[in-house]
Amino acid sequence: MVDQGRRALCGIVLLAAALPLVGAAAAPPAPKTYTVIIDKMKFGPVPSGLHVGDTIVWVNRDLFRHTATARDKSFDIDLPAGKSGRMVLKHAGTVGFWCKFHPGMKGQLVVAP
Ligand SMILES: [Cu+2]
Repeated sequence: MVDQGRRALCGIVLLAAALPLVGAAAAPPAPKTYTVIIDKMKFGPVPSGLHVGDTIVWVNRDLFRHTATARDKSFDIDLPAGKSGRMVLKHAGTVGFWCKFHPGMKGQLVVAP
């Protein structure tokens, strides 16, 4: 009797431990919104852990017009001085980006499916 009870309890504990893992694997991560700040002619840190469906808000704090332009042309966000622009990540993969007006300004997005 005691042994049976222990076995049942053990089963419940295992099930409880496994359920969150199953849930995490089945459900895609909820979309998140990230911000990349452009300041003093530089793109700020690019977030890691990006997924398709996430949003990036590009914020231009400079007095100059910038762009966030993908090298593969998958996005091209115009950013007048003091303005921001948003985009949804549509493709998985690694994509370099730069500012069309200031080619020294650049960065890279790594997007998981
Ligand atoms: Cu620029």
